[in-house]
Formats: sequence, structure tokens, C-alpha cells
Amino acid sequence: VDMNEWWRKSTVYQIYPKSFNDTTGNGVGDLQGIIEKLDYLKELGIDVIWLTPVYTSPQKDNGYDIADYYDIHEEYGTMADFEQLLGETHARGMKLIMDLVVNHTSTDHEWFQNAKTGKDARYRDFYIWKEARGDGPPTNWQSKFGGSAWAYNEATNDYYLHLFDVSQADLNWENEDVRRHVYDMMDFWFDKGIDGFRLDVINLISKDQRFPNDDGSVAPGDGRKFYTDGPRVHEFLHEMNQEVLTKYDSMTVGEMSSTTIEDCILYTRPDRQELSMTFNFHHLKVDYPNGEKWTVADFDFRQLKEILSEWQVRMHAGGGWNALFWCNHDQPRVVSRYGNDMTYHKQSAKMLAATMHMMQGTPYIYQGEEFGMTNPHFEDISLYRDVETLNIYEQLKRDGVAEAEILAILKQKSRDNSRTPVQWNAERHAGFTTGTPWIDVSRNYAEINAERALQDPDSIFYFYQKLIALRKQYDVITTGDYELLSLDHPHVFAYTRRAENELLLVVSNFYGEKTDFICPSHMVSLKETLLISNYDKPCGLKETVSLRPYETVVFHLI
Ligand code: TEU
Repeated sequence: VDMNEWWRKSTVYQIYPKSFNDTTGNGVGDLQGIIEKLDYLKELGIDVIWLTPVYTSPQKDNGYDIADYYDIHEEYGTMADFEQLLGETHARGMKLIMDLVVNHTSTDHEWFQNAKTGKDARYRDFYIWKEARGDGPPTNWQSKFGGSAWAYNEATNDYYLHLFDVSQADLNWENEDVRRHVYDMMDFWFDKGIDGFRLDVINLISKDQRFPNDDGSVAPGDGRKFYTDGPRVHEFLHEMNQEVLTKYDSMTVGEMSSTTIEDCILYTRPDRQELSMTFNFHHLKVDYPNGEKWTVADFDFRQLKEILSEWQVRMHAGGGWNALFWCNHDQPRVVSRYGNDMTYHKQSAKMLAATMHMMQGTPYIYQGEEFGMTNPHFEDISLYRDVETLNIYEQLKRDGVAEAEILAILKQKSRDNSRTPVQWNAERHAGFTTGTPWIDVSRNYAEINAERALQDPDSIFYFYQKLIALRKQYDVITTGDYELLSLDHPHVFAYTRRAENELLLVVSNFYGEKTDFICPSHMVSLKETLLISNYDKPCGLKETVSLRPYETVVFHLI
């Protein structure tokens, strides 16, 4: 494994443009708004920007429903704006990757608009059509956004598959004409100079062509479905790699919902020539009791340590490569979820950052995470915008769940938790827009905002800036073997990273009470350097390391 590929030492910053920065006053973020903040991102020290979809879209799923892969969504700007953004990003020595959403298109896409007109339509076989079974849908498959995964089409008297919203029709990857169109489109964007792609739900593109009913036999535990990591998925990704990716010095990250470690080793082992790295979500389902997302629950700390540690050890042993993250546009804000966004906001945000960033892989920072943005704690359904949230609200209402209980669930689990406008300063709408934002700004923007963070030497921003710098300074962060030290400790997450003759020791208190960590005696005698911590005067390295609420310390030992 060549540990010198540029993306192995890079830190990626994820931008959700709709909520990033609005320069036109229409209440929606835009590309010029991103250009305005490139110096801020450079100051943070990030290497790569991941831009979530900016293509023409009816915005049913905020751009993950694409109607034209070759144009920029009008609310975000023009192709000229995009080319300027790319040029300005490169001028600052940063790279830019885009979001590739090719498991499905919007039903507004011209291919689908054609395909639905008749069984002999030119683009009919770009999608997945099946006859009714009895007088119902072809199979019992459920959409991830609730309800059947099949929608009836009058003109052809059959159904099309949509694993997500009814407005997101699944593409038929068995059809090599579809694959050829995808590869040509990827070349179009690479020829503009982009540096890679994040691939949306790419492990769902290969379906079992027998289209069996879901007999519940696949572990329901993490929402895994039998259409996950399908029969030809590695074949398709290798073909994409050979047809497109190998022609460019590119980085790719596959979003693998409900995947397995074995598959992620196969997706990312360099000799297999598929992808550079993968996102997996098992560490973000330890507050889903029995795999059920839509219920209020505390997170299972022991499970969190087990899962993160197993992925670290087995991916490294298998030659794979992880994307490291707590937050993205689908997940609640980690400081509200696994930290404490009230009493220990700054300490817990920093503790979570250090715990993740000292692991092996490529770290991702989601917009606003770098200064501790929190969940907005919305109290009313009228404040929500996300299609998944609104679908689940209706479904829970139909199931007779009380309004107050539904809102408690949405407050903890809705994807809108991470989609409120970035809080730039203490001015109206947090400086995000001079108009009315498409979604409300979180009420704490006067205290929690980028401007304030830049003025505070002890801010979460400068803590992230230091973590990013440490990754470039200490190779052991990139190459070191991972070992968990504290599985049974009720409050402490401690691990080491070992290289030739050096050791990194990370000790984090995940809770709001003081606690002690007993340090392995052979480490106490080593020569220690404190690399980073989130309190003044942390306790040095000795037999018993006492930790304050949410305290984290990272030692370099030789
Ligand atoms: O997400 C895949 C996905 O399953 C997420 O919706 C998430 O895991 C789920 O909401 C958890 O309950 C990708 C995109 O990141 C997401 O924004 C899109 O809505 C989805 O695919 C469809 O394109």
C-alpha cells in the first residue's frame, strides 16, 4: 500500500451549498458564496473540498435528485461560477471533488421523462421496470424514505423502482448504455479539472436480477438490505475505475450505507483498482436501538468503541482505507449527539474531534463542525424541510404516534439537524443571507459562529486547525497500527497508534464527570510529548491519568 498518495494525508471539508453562504439574497446558498469563504477554508488548513450536488435539480432531495448532470442548478449560479470556484480553489492549493449521484436520477431527468412514455421508448431500459405482482407492487421492497420502493406508471401499466424518494428513479446498471453515459459524464467533469468524486450510495447500484421479496433474512440490525453490496457492484466499480478514474490523479470516496468490512476492504484495496476510500455508518447507528433510527435513544458507548476499533484494525490489516467522520448532511451534529452542546460545548466538541482525527484514514469536517455548530432543536414540524423527515412524520402520524413524541424523535434524528445555515457571525440570519433563509438558523448563532471562533485563540476552530497540521507532522497518524485500550471503561475511549519506535496515545473522557484512566505501565516510562489537549494544564502521563469532564489528551511517546 503506497502511503504517500496525497489523499491519505489530506483533510476534506464538506460543503452543503444550499446552507453554506447566500450572496444573492434568495435565501439559498450559492457558488459565489463559497468563493467568498475560500480564504477561511485555507486558514483552517483543509486540503480538499467535497461539494455536495450542485447540478440542475428540482430540489426534492436538495440536489440528490439530478435532472441534468451537465449544468449547474440555477439557484446556485452558472457554469461560469463553477469554473471560477474551481480555479480559485486550485489557486489556493486546495482540491475539489464533486458528488456523483448515479444510483438514481430525478424523475424530471429527460431520460425518465422519455422512459415513462412507453415500453419502446429510447431510454426505457435506463430504469428498472417490473409488472405488478397480483394487484400490488412487484416486490415488498421498502424505500429508505418510507413506503413501497415501487411506483406505478400509467402509460406503461407497470412499476419503476425507487430505493429513495418516488421522485428518484433507480438507474439500471445492468444496461451498459447507462454505464457508458455515466462514464462520459464523469470525463466531462474531470476534463474541467476536478480532483475526484464522492459516490452517492454507490453500493446499491447492482440489484439481484431475480428481484426476490425481502424475507427479512438479512440482518435487520443496521438497516442492511439484500440490495446492498449487490452481485456485480465490484465489477461495475472496477470498470468505472478502468474506463475513467485511472486516467486522472483522482480521489474517490464511496458512500456505503449498511455495508460490511469485507466489502470495504474489497472496495478500497489499491490492487483491486476500485475506489480510494469508503464511508461506512455503523458508528453512527449506536443510537438506533435494534437498528431503528426513528426512536429517541442514548448512544451505546461500548458499541461505539467496538465498532470504530474493529474498522480501524481490520481495514488496516486488509489494506483498505477509511473516511473518518462524525458529521455530514444526513447526520445530526455530533456535539449534540455524542457530546454535550450545553454545559461542555467547547470541551466535548474538541474531545470528539481529537478522538476521530487521530485514527487511520482521511478525516472529513462537515461545514460548521469546525466551530461547534449544534442541532437547532426545532420545536415544530413547520420548521423541517427534509423529504426523509417529512415522509417519516406522515408515516408516524398514520401509525398513531403522538405529535409531541414524533417531534422529540425528529429533534434528535432528523437530517435537518445538520442542514441549518452556517453561522458566520452574530448579524441577522447569522450572516448567511440578507433574505429569508430556506430553513431557520439555529437560535444559538450569536454565541456560536465563525467570526467569534476566529477571534478566540482557544476556539474549536483553532483546535481543528492544529489537528489538521498534526496529521502532516506525524506520519504515525497515517501509518501507525491501531489498538484499543479501554473497551470496558464506562467513560474513557483510549487507543494507541504504533509505528517503528514511536507511539501515539489518545485518551478521551466521553462523559461529563471526572474519571481516571490507568495507563499501561510500559508506557509511563516512555518520553512523552503532549501534542494536543482541550483543557489548561492537563495531567501528565503517569500510572493514573485523571480526566476532567470531556477531557482529551494526545501524547507522542518514544
Ligand atoms: O444518503 C444515503 C442514505 O441512506 C441517507 O439517506 C442516510 O443514510 C439515511 O438518511 C439514514 O437514515 C445519500 C445522500 O447522502 C442523501 O442525502 C440522499 O438523500 C440519499 O443518498 C439519496 O440520494
